[in-house]
Amino acid sequence: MTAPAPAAGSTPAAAPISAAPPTGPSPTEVMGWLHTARFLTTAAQLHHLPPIDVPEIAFVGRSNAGKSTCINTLTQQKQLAFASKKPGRTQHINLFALGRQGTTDAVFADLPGYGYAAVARQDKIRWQQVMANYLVSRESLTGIVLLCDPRLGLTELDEALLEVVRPRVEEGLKFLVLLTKADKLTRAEQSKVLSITRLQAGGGEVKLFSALKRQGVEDAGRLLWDWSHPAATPAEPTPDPAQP
Ligand SMILES: Nc1nc2c(ncn2[C@@H]2O[C@H](COP(=O)(O)OP(=O)(O)OP(=O)(O)O)[C@@H](O)[C@H]2O)c(=O)[nH]1
Ligand SMILES: [Mg+2]
Repeated sequence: MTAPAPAAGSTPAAAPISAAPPTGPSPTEVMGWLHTARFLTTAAQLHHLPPIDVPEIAFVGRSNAGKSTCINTLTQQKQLAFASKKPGRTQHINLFALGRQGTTDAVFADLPGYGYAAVARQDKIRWQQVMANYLVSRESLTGIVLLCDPRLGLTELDEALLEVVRPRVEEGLKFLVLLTKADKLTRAEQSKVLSITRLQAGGGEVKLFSALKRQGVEDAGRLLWDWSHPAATPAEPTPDPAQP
């Protein structure tokens, strides 16, 4: 239904309710909130992780995809998470707490990457089990950011992870595929890989990100803020059942 146009010369009609300006924090407030991140704890085993009663968001993906760098970029801290040129750097689940003035309203989890060839087979299998258990059973897990180097695209291991989390995603677990290192691609390549990955991710959310060029930082940060503060996020307008 379209609103009637105001008569010529009259004062413009009030904006229809559906066009209300978005509420929530400004980009500066979102970035300020991300900057509150601090190290909470580290664990090699799932049962060593403390129970968390706020939304937990996990950063997962192949080794070297840029998970730790992404956390450092979002939180505007150089060395919060340990990033390195050498794949396989993150070997524990590292938790970071976020929230203003001594409060914690969300936790980010930096997970070790998978798919690093030089890791012994036994260790790979052990880690795949820890990760699958984490993704399936971690109660506080509210959202997953799957980081992917767009030059590789979603690999078999990423697809396997998508399969593991599918039941939880169907129950409302939030999911974002972040195509990292976007600075390595031309504009045309970026839009091509974005469409392909959107198809592969079955319509799930996919965004481009570059730590180097700071591309997509505010956009991803806003989404993580929304996931962490569902009560403060305006709900999607529910369709009017009376309308066809
Ligand atoms: N050009 C470019 N390089 C990046 C970007 N993000 C990460 N890198 C580089 O990619 C390499 C791996 O980054 P990490 O953040 O350590 O990757 P990770 O996914 O945490 O790796 P693991 O801990 O081994 O699983 C480093 O050399 C980073 O500098 C980016 O946006 N652009
Ligand atoms: Mg890492």
